[in-house]
Amino acid sequence: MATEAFVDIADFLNYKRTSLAEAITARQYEHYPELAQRYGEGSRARCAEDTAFHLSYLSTAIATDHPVIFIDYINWAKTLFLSYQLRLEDLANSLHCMRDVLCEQLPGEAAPIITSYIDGSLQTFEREHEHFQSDSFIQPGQPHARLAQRYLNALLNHDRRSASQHIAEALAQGIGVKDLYLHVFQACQFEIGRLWHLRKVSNPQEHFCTAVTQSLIAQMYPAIFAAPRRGRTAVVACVGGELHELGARMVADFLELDGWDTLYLGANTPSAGIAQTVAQHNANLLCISVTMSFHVPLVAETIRLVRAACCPARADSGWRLPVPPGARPVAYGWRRWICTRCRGCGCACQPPPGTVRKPCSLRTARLSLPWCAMLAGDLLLCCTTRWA
Ligand code: B12
Repeated sequence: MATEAFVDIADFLNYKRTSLAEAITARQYEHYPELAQRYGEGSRARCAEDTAFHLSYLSTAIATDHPVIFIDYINWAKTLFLSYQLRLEDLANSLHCMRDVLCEQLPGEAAPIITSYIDGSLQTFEREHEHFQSDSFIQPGQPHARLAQRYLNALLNHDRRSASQHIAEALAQGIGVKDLYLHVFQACQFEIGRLWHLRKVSNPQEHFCTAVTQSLIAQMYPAIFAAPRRGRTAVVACVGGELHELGARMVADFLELDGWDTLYLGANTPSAGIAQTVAQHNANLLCISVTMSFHVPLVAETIRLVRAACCPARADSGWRLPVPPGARPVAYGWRRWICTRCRGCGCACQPPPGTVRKPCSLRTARLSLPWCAMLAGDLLLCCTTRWA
């Protein structure tokens, strides 16, 4: 768990992100004047934008005391740099400038922390393509791989009609909704993300693919809402500026298939609104979805507000987002499930022992809903972050 000092540094980096990014960029262009010539004058503004993005990840890594968040992000940025035919040396130089400027601008005791986080990420430059997913997410032998590949090809050809036909035929053959979600839609979304990262798929193409999949998911609704009801309510939402909503939507639909009544709030939901909805509907379950790791600190804020709305006596317990032992972005994904008892008020300031789950892959656990149902009477708070 991060100490107060770490949290203070992280807050500073977050709130001063824009001005720090400008100072770091100015330092970089001063030390390496050839950059303006190599990438053009307009590159300075883009560089400052990128640096602000780096700082968001550095801040989250420090806030949660997980250096690997920043290391994995830098690995991800390296692949992006290579895709854009930029020089990795320039990325490394920008990290050197970042370390120097931050050590100057932050109080003395912050310097060793900043240095260790940034140096840790610089070491990855000695290990080329670490963490890079070179293989397709659709592999022969995986369930419904041929269908997934045909569906992906149709999407990449902008052929919405064929994509839709493949899914209609699969449903007619008796392939279940859950299988389609996980083995076709999810696999294709991950693959599209991988291709986007390599610049083999453009932004509009990625938008098109996601839009087609969302429209097909909407067509499954008669089947999804047909399940017998359990009389339990779940709220599902993405926090803060989180725009990746398909995963949350799948979670809500899986719950519906299991008989839950769901309030799916979608992308970009303010924490206060989530808390209000949970309290108003007396929800049994809250599922929070986070993809961009810099939104993880907002989960802690959301939990605080939910506690204030549902359990005012314990609202100000100072409880912070716990980081389960061993939770770290492993390879291309990490999951964090957080549960806390908040009803009827066994509510402890710390989550009760054993309620913080080990990171668990929902893809392999297949959204183990009986497990959720076992927590009757509890308010379950979950969050998941996926990188790929
Ligand atoms: C589509 C997409 C978008 C769309 C999202 C549209 C939408 N309506 O959802 C748009 C265009 C908006 C977008 C924007 C961005 N994206 Co994007 N995006 C993707 C992409 C290709 C697919 C996401 C998806 O649909 N996945 C499929 C779902 C089903 O998977 P999932 O979310 O993991 O959910 C499953 C589980 O995790 C779990 N789960 C999810 N939530 C929860 C919650 C609980 C409680 C539980 C128990 C389980 C659970 O259940 C689901 C089913 O198994 C991913 C690639 C990828 N690997 O995911 C990149 C990706 C996530 N994006 C990425 C990036 C960089 C961005 C942008 C910064 C790009 C930019 N420069 O603008 C922005 C950031 C936006 C923001 N602020 O959120 C990167 C992130 C890399 C990183 N290091 O952080 C990725 C990985 C692409 C890549 N390979 O580089 N993106």
